[in-house]
Amino acid sequence: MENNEKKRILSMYQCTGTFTLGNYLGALRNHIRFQDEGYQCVYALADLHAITVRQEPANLRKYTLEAYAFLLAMGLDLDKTIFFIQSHVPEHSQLAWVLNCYTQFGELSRMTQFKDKSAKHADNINAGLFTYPCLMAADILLYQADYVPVGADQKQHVEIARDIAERFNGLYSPTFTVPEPIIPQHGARVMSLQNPLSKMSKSDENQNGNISVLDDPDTIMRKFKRAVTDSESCVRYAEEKPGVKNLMEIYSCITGKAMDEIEKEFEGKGYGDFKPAVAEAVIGELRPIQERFRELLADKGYLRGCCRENAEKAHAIAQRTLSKVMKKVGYLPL
Ligand code: ATP
Ligand code: LTN
Repeated sequence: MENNEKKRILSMYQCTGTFTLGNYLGALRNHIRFQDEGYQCVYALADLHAITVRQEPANLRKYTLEAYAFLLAMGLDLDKTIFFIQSHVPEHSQLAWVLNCYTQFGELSRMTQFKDKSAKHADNINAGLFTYPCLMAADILLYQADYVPVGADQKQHVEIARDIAERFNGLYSPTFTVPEPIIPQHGARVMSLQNPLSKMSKSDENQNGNISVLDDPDTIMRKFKRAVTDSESCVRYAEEKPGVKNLMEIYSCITGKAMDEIEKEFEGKGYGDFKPAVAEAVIGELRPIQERFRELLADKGYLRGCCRENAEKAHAIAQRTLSKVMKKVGYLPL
C-alpha cells in the first residue's frame, strides 16, 4: 500500500521529564507498533504544550533530546514514521491561533485537564493552559489524522478537536479530516508502586512509586521490592489487592502471560519471589533499549539531523493544510 492510501495515526508526548514505565507500557510501546500494522504514523514531542507549566530551560532541552533518542532506541523507524519536535514546525502555532478564534470560551472552560492543572498550579493559570486544546487540535488537524491514540485523560481534548474540525468544515467546506480517538483497554494503566490507586506519573513527588525508563537495574529492583502490596502474601488477581494487581499487570504486559498463568507460576510462593521476578522482567525489557539509547545520545549530530529531516517532512504536510485554511478564512495571499 502506498503511504498516501494508508490511514494516518498521530500522537504527541510532553517532554517535561523522563518517561515512566506507565508511558512506556501504556502508550509508547503500543504506538510504535502501529508502524508495522499498515498505518502511516506521525509522532512528535509536544514542547510547545510543555511550557503551559513552568519549565527550567536547560531541563526542557535535555528532556526533549532524551525523549527523541528514547523513542528511536525503542525501535521507532524513521523510514516508516515521521517523528519531530513540535516547535520545529511553525504551522502548529499558526493554525492554533486561527483555531482559537473558532473555539468558544465556554467549551474550553469545561475541560477537566484545565480545571485539574489550574488547581495544581494556582500561581500560574496562564492563557496557554486555557487554550491548550486549540494547540492540540492544530497538532491533529494539520496532518489530517484519522486516528489519535491517547490515554483516557486526553479523550476530551480529541473530542474538542473533532468539534472544531466539524465546525470549520461546516462554515467553509471540507478542510479537515475528523479524527477518532483510540483509547487503550484496561491493563494499559500502570499505577504508582507506592499508591496503587493513583497512576504512575512522571510528575509524582514520590519517586519510589515511579519507575523511570532510564532507572538502572539496582534502582528498579529496589523500587519493586518496596512496592506496596497487602498482608495476604499470595499472588492472586483481585480488585481488593490493587498493589498485586498492578504488579501482575506489569508482569503480564511484558511477558505476555495471562493472569491465571501468573497465578500458577507463583503458587505457593510469596511476594518475596514475585516482586524480584517482576523487577527482572522490567530490567530485561529496558536493558537493550537503554543501551541503544546511550549510543544514540552520544551522537548528537545524528539526532539533530533526524530532527531536521523530520521537521521538514512534517512541515511539507502541515503547510498544505495551513494554506487551505488561510485561503478559506480570507487572508490576502502574498
Ligand atoms: P505528567 O506526570 O507530566 O502529567 P504523564 O506521565 O501523565 O505526565 P503524559 O506525557 O501526559 O504522561 O502522557 C503521555 C502518554 O502516556 C499518554 O498517552 C498517557 O495517556 C500515557 N500514560 C501516562 N501515564 C500512564 C500510566 N501510568 N499508565 C499508562 N499510560 C500512561
Ligand atoms: N496533551 C497530550 C500531548 C499532546 C497530544 C497532541 C496527544 C499534545 N498534542 C496531539 C495527541 C495528539 C498529553 O498530555 N498526553
